[in-house]
Amino acid sequence: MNFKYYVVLGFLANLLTLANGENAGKSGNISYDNYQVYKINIKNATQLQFLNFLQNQTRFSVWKDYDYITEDVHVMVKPREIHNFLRLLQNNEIEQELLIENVQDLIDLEQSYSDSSKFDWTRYYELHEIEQWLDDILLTYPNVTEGFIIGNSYENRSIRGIKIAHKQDNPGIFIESNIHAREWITSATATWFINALLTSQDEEVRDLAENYNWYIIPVLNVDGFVYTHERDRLWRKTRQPTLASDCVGTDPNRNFDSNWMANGGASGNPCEETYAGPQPFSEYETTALAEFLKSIQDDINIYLAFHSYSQLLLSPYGHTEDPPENYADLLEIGGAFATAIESLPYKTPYRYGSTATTIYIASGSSVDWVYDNFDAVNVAYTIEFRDQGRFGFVLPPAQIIPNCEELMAGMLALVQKSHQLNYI
Ligand code: 0X9
Ligand code: ZN
Repeated sequence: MNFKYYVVLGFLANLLTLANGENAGKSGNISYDNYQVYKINIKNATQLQFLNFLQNQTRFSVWKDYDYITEDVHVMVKPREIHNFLRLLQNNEIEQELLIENVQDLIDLEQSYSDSSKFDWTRYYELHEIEQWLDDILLTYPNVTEGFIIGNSYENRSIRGIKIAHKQDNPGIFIESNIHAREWITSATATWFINALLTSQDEEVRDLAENYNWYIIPVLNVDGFVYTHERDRLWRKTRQPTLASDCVGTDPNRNFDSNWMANGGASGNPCEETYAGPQPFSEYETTALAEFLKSIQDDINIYLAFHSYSQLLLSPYGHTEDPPENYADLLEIGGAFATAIESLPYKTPYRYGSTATTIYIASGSSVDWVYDNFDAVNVAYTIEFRDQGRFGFVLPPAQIIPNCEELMAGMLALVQKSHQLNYI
């Protein structure tokens, strides 16, 4: 790579600063007015090097990272840098497609709901509303539900969950949701799923509810989630300040003590979205989750982490392309999950495979930590919900219920196949 090329890139990339917080809207929220999201296609090694260069700048907001299969990256660009961004792409012969013309328009649309106090999955709810709903559920179904608190967040909020158990000795399934703050569809889906387990009359769903014990944490990253509602819709990390940097927060899904910081699957830079933290389990939220999981480890057999977006079911491992021990089974279960979802009228495609071979190297994730540390858990996946980038993290409320229906179809197949293969 020639030196001049880097200098030019450096200069242009400097023009692309994406310092959040400089333009707060009327409600005190950061405005993303005229911010655009582009899909760029990375075809060769030179373009990949260019991409690495851009990512190291921490001036872009990468919504979806490069993966070997689609070779696409989704990048959010602030208005005054769009021109330079496009020129930069042109100079590097990188193809692009505009995915989102104005991010703020989508955020406004997402917030424009008629004020109904009913919790009915027609909109996204704030943390206090979700907790109120959870309290109502616990009061309504006292015989089969139990609330639990795994610990407190950095800002001292309780991190709450619900256990649904009809029989003492059922196999256990654990769902962790909204570890990434901006992935709102995850907690919307987790609450819908809790409701379905308790209220559905469908025979298959009753079977799922009554023959398995469920532990579900709808919002794990509570501080980040509140921050996405009050200040920055696109916040991902925790809210604990970092030492030696003004940048706040750690990526909790890079903070688990499982090949922490290995193989370039996380960042050591506190200003990046995948900052792994100063050491494993530096975050209140990850420590709380790990300690709670240790206390119930013999009771859980399947572990699922809800994320968005991209429509994927990802098994271990994230830190290496080497397959996990039971990879053939994990692929078979993944196939059942994807087929079930694609068979619905929405025909939404899902891909499946190991994290490292399907998307990118990601080390220190909760799923890998659970899979490696608990003998009873041999089925563990990250689920990346809708969509594929048309709306990205700002998935319109009208898509909440379709996404939930897909999750239920996938979940039924996943549990059934895991049962057939003797995991539960
Ligand atoms: O990068 C992540 O943490 C997840 N994708 S997201 O866009 N929601 O941030 C993928 C996590 C993959 N899981 C494992 N590393 N096992
Ligand atoms: Zn995520």
